[in-house]
Amino acid sequence: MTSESWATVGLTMGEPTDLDEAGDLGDDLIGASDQESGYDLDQESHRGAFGEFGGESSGLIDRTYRERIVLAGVSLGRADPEATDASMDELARLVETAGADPVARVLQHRDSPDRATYVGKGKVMEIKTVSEALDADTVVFDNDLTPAQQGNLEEILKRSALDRTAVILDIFAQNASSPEGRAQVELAQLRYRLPRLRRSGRTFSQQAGGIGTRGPGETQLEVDRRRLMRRITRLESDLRRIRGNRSTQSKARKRTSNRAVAIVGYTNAGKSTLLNYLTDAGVLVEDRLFATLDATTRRLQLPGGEAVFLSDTVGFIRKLPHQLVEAFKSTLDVAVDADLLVHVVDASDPDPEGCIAAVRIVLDEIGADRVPELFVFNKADLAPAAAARLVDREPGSVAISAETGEGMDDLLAMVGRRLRRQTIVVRLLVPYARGDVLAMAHREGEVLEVEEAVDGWVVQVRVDEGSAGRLAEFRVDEESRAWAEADDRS
Ligand SMILES: Nc1nc2c(ncn2[C@@H]2O[C@H](COP(=O)(O)OP(=O)(O)OP(=O)(O)O)[C@@H](O)[C@H]2O)c(=O)[nH]1
Ligand SMILES: [Mg+2]
Repeated sequence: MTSESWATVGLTMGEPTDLDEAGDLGDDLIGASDQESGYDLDQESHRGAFGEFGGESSGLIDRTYRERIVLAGVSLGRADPEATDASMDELARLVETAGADPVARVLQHRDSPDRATYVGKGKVMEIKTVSEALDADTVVFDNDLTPAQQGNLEEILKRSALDRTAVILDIFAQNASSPEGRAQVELAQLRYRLPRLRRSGRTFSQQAGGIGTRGPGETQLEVDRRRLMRRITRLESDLRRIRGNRSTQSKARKRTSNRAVAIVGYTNAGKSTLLNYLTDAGVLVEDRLFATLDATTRRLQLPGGEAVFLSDTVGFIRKLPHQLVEAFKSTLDVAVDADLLVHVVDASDPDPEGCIAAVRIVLDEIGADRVPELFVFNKADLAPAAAARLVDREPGSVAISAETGEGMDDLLAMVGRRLRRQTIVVRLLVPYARGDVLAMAHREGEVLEVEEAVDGWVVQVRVDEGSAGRLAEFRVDEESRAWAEADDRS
């Protein structure tokens, strides 16, 4: 494999990287094309976030019509009403992305959630009246519902009650295209469903189609649960196999000694547009949430001449379901393993700081919080003033437009500088008696080359400044000689 061809680390099962196809997969949900992909997924696979599970039918999400959705939100305690509004706007966007139409919003302020129904009883009745008047199919809550709350709400509302997590899972299911992506999303869906199985089988749940469709019935409960568990085990083992392949590839990358840069950020910030601009990666770009679910990697030549590997990653969002973060942990390893994160922020967003905070929460959760971060304020063509303000506030950041190319030279120069500041390649002459020094080079740095010379090993190693200092007495590279000469003269 050439260094370029191992791109798209999400696709490791011998499939060609066909990212353009991802856009046509609106109805092609989990498990739908297991056969074509050559990926051995269990035939029991059910599909879609809210489709039937465990039944004999394929359980496709019915998108033959657009469901009508009532949105329900609660601002808790002293929550900022503006933040609640922004969250509801985003929920509306999520519902549209999932393929349904928001038709009304009901809001409530409460000190704490009602244990049984999340919103208060009076509010539930109001939601019911609104839903009936507008002939809504489903009510979507902006906050996470417990399985019990969800069940109680459906009982009263006589229609499906979903939460934000379920909608996000549904969008992920629609957008997943690689075998790994599909398996990860399905796993997340099953883990979401397992505790909710108990609630299936009420009369209204038999209504056909739509993102609110429920399971096939109480009598099926035990069968369903067993199938679900079996499927989870199966998916976990499939994923382990896929990941085994990938770790071989990642070792191959490490041998090339190129440094890794991961593009991270809020969904729709312009991460894929940036990767495409810089590398002609041809990744799908859409004005749609969660267009990208797989990590795509391309080689990029920096102006200084060095090459780096640049990866696009899945976008984050406020209240990103824990199941998804958990399921996508391995895809997100590109961020954890990176030498530098390019954190893309949409400067035209009404609340860029909120987006940054949401991204930080996920980075923390996956353990990428210790990777150095370079802020990039994108869409400067749309919001030049906001971008300038953000750059002022965040030293060492840069404003760009991934659409027009503005600011790209600065960005590349900054990436190069940041990477160089972190590490240098030094050349050592280590006497054969000093195996401990050779071991230290291996431990603290990335050994690129070892040659045996007359008076010892000649070692090329990439280290940070601290290690370079500790190895100083063995250094024989140009730079160290220049320093030594300068020292002698002084
Ligand atoms: N005006 C303008 N639009 C941009 C810019 N960068 C990206 N976009 C648009 O923003 C939308 C989202 O871009 P993507 O590159 O798909 O964003 P992403 O961060 O990869 O999003 P997800 O993969 O969905 O998380 C698309 O409609 C892009 O055309 C920019 O600099 N200026
Ligand atoms: Mg993308």
